[in-house]
This record gives sequence, C-alpha cells and structure tokens, in this order.
Amino acid sequence: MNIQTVPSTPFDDQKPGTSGLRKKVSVFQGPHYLENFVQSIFDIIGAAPGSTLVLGGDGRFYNREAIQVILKMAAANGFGKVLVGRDGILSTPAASCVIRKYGTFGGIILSASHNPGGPDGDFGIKYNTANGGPAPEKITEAVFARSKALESYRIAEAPDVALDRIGETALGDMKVEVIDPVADYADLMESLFDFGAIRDLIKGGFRLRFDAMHAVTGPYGREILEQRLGAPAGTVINGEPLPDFGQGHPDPNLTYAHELVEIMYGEDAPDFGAASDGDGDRNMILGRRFFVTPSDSLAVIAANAALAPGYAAGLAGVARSMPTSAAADRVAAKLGIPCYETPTGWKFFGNLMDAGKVTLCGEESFGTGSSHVREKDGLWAVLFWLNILAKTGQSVEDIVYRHWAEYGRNIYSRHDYEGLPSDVAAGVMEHVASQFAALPGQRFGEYQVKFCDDFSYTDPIDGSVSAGQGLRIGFEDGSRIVFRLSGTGTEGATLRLYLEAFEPDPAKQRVDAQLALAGLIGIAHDLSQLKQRTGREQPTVIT
Ligand code: G16
Repeated sequence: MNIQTVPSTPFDDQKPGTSGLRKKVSVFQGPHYLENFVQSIFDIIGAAPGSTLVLGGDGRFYNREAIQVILKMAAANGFGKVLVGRDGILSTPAASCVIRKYGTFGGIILSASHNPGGPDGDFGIKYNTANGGPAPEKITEAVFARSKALESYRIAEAPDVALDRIGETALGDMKVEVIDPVADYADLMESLFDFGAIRDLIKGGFRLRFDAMHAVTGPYGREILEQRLGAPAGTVINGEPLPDFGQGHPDPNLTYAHELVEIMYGEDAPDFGAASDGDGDRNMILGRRFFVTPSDSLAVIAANAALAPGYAAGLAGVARSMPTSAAADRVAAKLGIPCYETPTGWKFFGNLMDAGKVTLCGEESFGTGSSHVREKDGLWAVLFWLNILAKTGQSVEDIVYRHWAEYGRNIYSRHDYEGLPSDVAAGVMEHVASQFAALPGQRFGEYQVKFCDDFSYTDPIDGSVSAGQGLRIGFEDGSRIVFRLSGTGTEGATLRLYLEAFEPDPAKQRVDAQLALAGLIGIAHDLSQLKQRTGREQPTVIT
C-alpha cells in the first residue's frame, strides 16, 4: 500500500465547540480541511500502532465521503483495525456503546447533531476516547493547537472500501470490519430495561409514536420498538435516514418536531410520543397533549430509576449542566445522593461517571443519559419512560403532576435568539456582566437578587477549571436567570436565555410556563437590553 504525505497549510478556525468541530458542509469540502483536522486528532491522541478505532456517523450529506477519507488516513497512520457501521452509520450513543463493548482505543463520530444537513447544511466531526465519551477539553484544545501548525497529513492510496455488507475487508495492512450499527446497542438496551413489561403494556393497547425525523434513529427505533417490543409497524415515523433529513431540522423540540407535536396534540392522540435528533443522542418526551421538559424528565427518571432492572441497585449520584433546572437536585436530596452541577457539554460528565460518582446525567438541551455509555442517549430515555409507564400504569401527565406535588415544580423555559451577529451577542453578555457588582440585594418587583456570577467549574476528579460558562443571576426565592452563548452553532451567534422559578404549592403548579415566568422574562429583558441591542421582538425558538 502506498502512503502519501500530502503537504498542506494550517487552518486557524478548527477549534472544537461544545461538541466537536461543526462547520458548513462546503467548509469541510474545501481542500485539505477534513484531512487536516483528522491528522491533528491522530497526532494528538498518540494511538499505538495496531490500535482499533470506531468510525461512523449520522448519515448526513458528506458522511460517506468523509468515512472513506478517514479510513485511508487511519490506515496511513498505523491503525490496525477500524470498526465501521454498515453504510457508515452509527448513532452517537451506539458509537459510544461499541467503543466500550470492544475496548477500542477510541472513535470518530461524524455528526452535526440536530443542525440541518444537505449540501448547504452542516457537518461535524468529533473524537471520543476509550471510555466512549467525548474527548475532554485538554484533548480538544491540543487538537486545535496542532491544527494551527499542521503542514502535512498522511493518507493511503487505495480504492474506496465497500461498506454495504457486514464483514471484514483489508485496506493495506489495516482491517476494516463493517458491523451491524444497531445490534450491540439494542442488546445493551434490552439488558437495562424490562422489555417484557413494556411488551405487555403495548400488547394491552398502549399506543405510541416515535419520530426519527429522517435521521439516524430510524433503524434503531424500528428494531427496538417495532421488532423487539412488538409495537405495530408505523410506530416509528420518518424512519428512513436521509442525507438532508428530508430537508427538516432534526432537533426534537416543540418547534422542529412539529409532525409529532400535531399527532400528540390532535384528535385521538396516542398515549406517548417521543422524538430524537440527527445523531440519536437527544430526546423529547410527550404525553397526550402534554410536554415534559428535559429538566423534569431527568428528575422523573431519577425518582423512578429503581423501576428499571439496570438501575434497581440504586443511583450513585446525578449530574446536570448548570442551565438545567434544579428539579433533579430535589430528587437527589431526597434519595440522599450527590447532585453535581457542570458546564454545558456532555464531556463534563465523563470524569464523574468514570469515577463512579454519578449514574444519571441530564441537560436542558433535550439530553438525558447514564453511565451505560458516555454520551447522552435519546432512545435510552424513551425506553426509560416506557419502563416507568409500564410499571406504574399511570399516564405521562399523571406521573409528572404527582412528581411536582411531591417535590415542587421547577417552572422552566429557554429562549433562543439564533443567528445574531457575534458582536451584538457579545455586547449583550458584556452589558449584563457589567452590572454584576451592583446587582446583589437589588429588588425587581417580587424578586430580590441574591447573587450573580460567571459560572466556573472545577472538575472534582482532575481539578481542571472551565471558566466563562454562563452568566447567572440568582434570586432569594431560588428563581434564576441565565445568559449563555451557544457553542454548537455554525453561523453568527446564538444567545440562550434560561429562566427558572420554583412553585411548591400543588394548587398553583399546573400553569403555563411562559405566563408563570413572565416576571422573570421582563427582568431579563430590562437587564440585558435584549430587544434594543438585537432588534429581535421574539426568540427564534422557545423550549
Ligand atoms: C451538544 C452537547 C450538549 C449541549 C448541547 C447544546 O449537544 O453535547 O452537552 O448541551 O450541545 O450546547 P450549546 O448550548 O452550546 O449549543 P448535541 O446534541 O448538539 O451534540
């Protein structure tokens, strides 16, 4: 096999964000762009010759081409074997599962998550370490530094590898094993949940819909829900993965998963609805005409974890990202287990899970998961809910209402302002932060400011510090306003405004979140001059 060393020039914009490097497809298609980043990863991770790598993606446009390039570069960089999902497909949690199950050196996942795909859409790439989780910041920062100095990359001269059939082929000295992308993951799910009870629930007439949004979870949903759990054909909608996601926006929220939302809020709605995103790690849970916030979903799962066989022994602890509501904290307090507050980004949970400090993790950004893998996991959350529904016999709505009555309700919402000019978004953040010295003690209507800060996290395991993680304004009654800039967009800046209030009285809990939070929304707008500075009257998305 002929290995070429191709001269290249460094790029200065290959800084991984919240979850890997995400750019427009056209940027990745530019000469040497993908190759440089992949070589930077290989240079930094220092895999011993003969190591095994996992490779797969969410099937979006450019997935197939990128897989062939990475296979040839892996061969040229001394890997002994690559496990690749058939047709280049692996959902993010399935990739994490495969890395762990086969003890590989790590894996490369091709995805821009919930961002739209297609020739004009987004593409992304990230590296996961041997624990199955996203590389921590010390690795992503080293990769970025390397990318700014890289002057050549290595690639094998070889024909493309056929990826449509399971089995092993050779690429020079390296083996390429094409694996079933679904089987290992589906087996893991079956080991964690009471499939018998869920099967009986469905047999008894319980109706559900799962919207795969033309993204990666279609084949996973069909195998698990329709084949193994016996849900009728058609339970999985939009189940055919398409390179452009059917021109949709594969983000499971009330705005973008509108087909499912119409079904669940329509006549004769099913009992349960759920959706997942581009790469299968996010989830949205719906009851009949009822939306479960991701923060509540984490809390409900934590409170009912013992109902699932894989968690019957109890939870070591829970963790949530800072902007996620404190609903899970209340459950943890009652269970007498620790609750950790981390910056946004699943990579921050890895150390806690590896050290056995937490079992469940969750984020307001429609992410829930556990130590079964090291990624958030959309279908896992769906199955956890089905397990809870099967064991309690209650509806989604009843489970949440009872939960609020017991623990109190953390009323929660996130307002996103997408595609802002970066300087405008930065100006809003600076303006808010500039008031921090004067705010504590000030009263705004019924709310009195208790503290404000720019969230900083010291990892309790390795002592690493991550500063500048979001502006928090906390009030005496436990309510909160948070301003944060997204780290996953590819165009301009997205400003996120997170709002949270607490209502302990069951008689006042069944209120519309936007109405209940109106006072806090007003304060947030006054403090940030959001409308004046952005010219936006409304958020782009409210979740
Ligand atoms: C990624 C991260 C999550 C994070 C989310 C939103 O999810 O893995 O941890 O919460 O982005 O991040 P941001 O608020 O910075 O946009 P995904 O599903 O996009 O990989």
